[in-house]
Amino acid sequence: MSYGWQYCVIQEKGKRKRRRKETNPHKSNPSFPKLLLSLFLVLLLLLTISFFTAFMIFFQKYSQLLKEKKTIKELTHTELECMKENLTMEGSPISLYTSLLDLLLLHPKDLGLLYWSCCPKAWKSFSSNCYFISTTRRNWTESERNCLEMKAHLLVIHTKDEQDFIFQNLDINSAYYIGLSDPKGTRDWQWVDQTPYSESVTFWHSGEPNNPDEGCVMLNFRYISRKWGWNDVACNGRHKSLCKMMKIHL
Ligand SMILES: *[C@@H]1O[C@H](CO)[C@@H](O)[C@H](O)[C@H]1NC(C)=O
Ligand SMILES: *[C@@H]1O[C@H](CO)[C@@H](O)[C@H](O)[C@H]1NC(C)=O
Ligand SMILES: [Ca+2]
Repeated sequence: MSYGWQYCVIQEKGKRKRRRKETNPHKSNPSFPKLLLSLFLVLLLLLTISFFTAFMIFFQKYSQLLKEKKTIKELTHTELECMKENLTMEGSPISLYTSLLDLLLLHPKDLGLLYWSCCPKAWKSFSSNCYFISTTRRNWTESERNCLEMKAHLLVIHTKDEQDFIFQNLDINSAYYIGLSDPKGTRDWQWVDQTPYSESVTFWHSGEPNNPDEGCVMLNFRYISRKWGWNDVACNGRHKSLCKMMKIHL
């Protein structure tokens, strides 16, 4: 008798358990709303991707301008000399946005893409950069520090045209530090702004560089060759120097 009664109770418990097992997944897994949610998330993701792509294109075009606008706030240069310039846009490979880019390229004026390009007063303007001739004589480290204080670097030369422009503004009886040095003394030349050193864009005087103890580079004029050129010199010598910075865009 008692055996049969116990059996009934166990069956009842089992039923209850089974019922719970069946109802629980139904409550936490409403499959239709979940599908909707997934679709919504996929849509949201696609939208995010397209917005991101569009944003990236604009960001690439304007990041430089934004960066320069940021630096101007920190600048101590109070007087600027400016020129009106066109914002040049390079084509983007993303076809979706080419029509938008065409608009930007063909009608920049309509979109306000003319901008002012400026150099601080007393700086020289060439291409997209500004140049300052510092006539105070300092050693190389102090010369670079002086340029940094003006949000610039010692001169980094990228082309012969740039170098020729610089020479026109210098005094042939002076020497000027530039942003090239050999900090390890291993003839491993380094530009202060991390530009890779390229043998094809060097303007050493003949016979230079001539001494591993001379770790810094200056520009000077040699009467014998009647030419401006580079010479490696000891870094503690005090010379005039040349600073270079990107033009400021307004
Ligand atoms: C800007 O570029 C357009 C087309 O290239 C030209 O017509 C216009 O004169 C330029 N404006 C300035 C201020 O350089
Ligand atoms: C450069 O000059 C500064 C200040 O005159 C001095 O403290 C520093 O030691 C000098 N550095 C070199 C490498 O001569
Ligand atoms: Ca030398």
